[in-house]
Amino acid sequence: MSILKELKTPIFNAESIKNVPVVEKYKVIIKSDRSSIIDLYYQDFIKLFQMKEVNCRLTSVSGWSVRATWQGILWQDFIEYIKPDKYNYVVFESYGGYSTTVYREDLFNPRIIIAIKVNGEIIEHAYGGPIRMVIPNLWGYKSCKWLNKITFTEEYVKGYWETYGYDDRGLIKPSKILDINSKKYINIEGGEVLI
Ligand SMILES: Nc1nc2c(c(=O)[nH]1)N[C@H]1C(S)=C(S)[C@@H](COP(=O)(O)O)O[C@H]1N2
Ligand SMILES: [Mo]
Repeated sequence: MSILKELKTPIFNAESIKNVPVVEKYKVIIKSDRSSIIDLYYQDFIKLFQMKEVNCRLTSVSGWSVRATWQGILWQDFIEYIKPDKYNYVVFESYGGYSTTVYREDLFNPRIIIAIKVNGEIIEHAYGGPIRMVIPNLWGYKSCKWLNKITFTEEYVKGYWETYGYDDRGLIKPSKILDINSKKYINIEGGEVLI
C-alpha cells in the first residue's frame, strides 16, 4: 500500500475516471502547438530515463499537504531529452479529460517529477497511477494525475479548475492547512511548503 493511502490522503477526481489502459498500452503523447514530438509508452519512460527521487509536498488549495518521496523522471531530465522549441506554457492532460496549464517559469523547480512510484510502491489508480505529475511549488490542481498528454504551447489555455476561476498560475498562497503526515494544522507562508 502506498504511503498516500496509508495516510488516508484525500483523493481528487474531477473527471470521475473509471480506468486507464494497462501499463503495456499506457502512453503519454508529447507535442508542441504545431507538431507532435513523440509518444512515450510506460516502458519507454523506464528504458530512456534514469529513475530519480524527490522528497517533497503535494499541497491542495482545499487545505491539506502531504510529504512523500516520489520516484520517477525529473522534469529537468525530461526537458533535456525532449528539447522542446520555444514555449511559454505546458498543458498537462489526463486520460479522463482533466487538464491544467503551467507557466514555463514555474517549471524550473528541481523537485518537479513525472512520478511512477511513491515511497517505492506503485501509485494506486486513485492517486493518479501509473504516471502522474508532482509539481510541489504549485497548488495540487497543477499536478495532473493519469498523465496522457504534455503540450508545449505559446498561448495560455485554461484547464479544468482554471475555467472555474481557480488561479491560472497556481502559486501556493499563505494559509492554514492540515499536514496529512502529522495530522496537525500548520501555517504556510506561500510558495513551496518546505516544512
Ligand atoms: N486527472 C486529474 N488530476 C488531478 C485532479 C483531478 O481531479 N484529476 N485533481 C488535482 C487536485 S485538485 C489535487 S489537490 C491533486 C490531488 O492528488 P491526490 O488525489 O492524489 O491526493 O491532484 C490533482 N490532479
Ligand atoms: Mo486540490
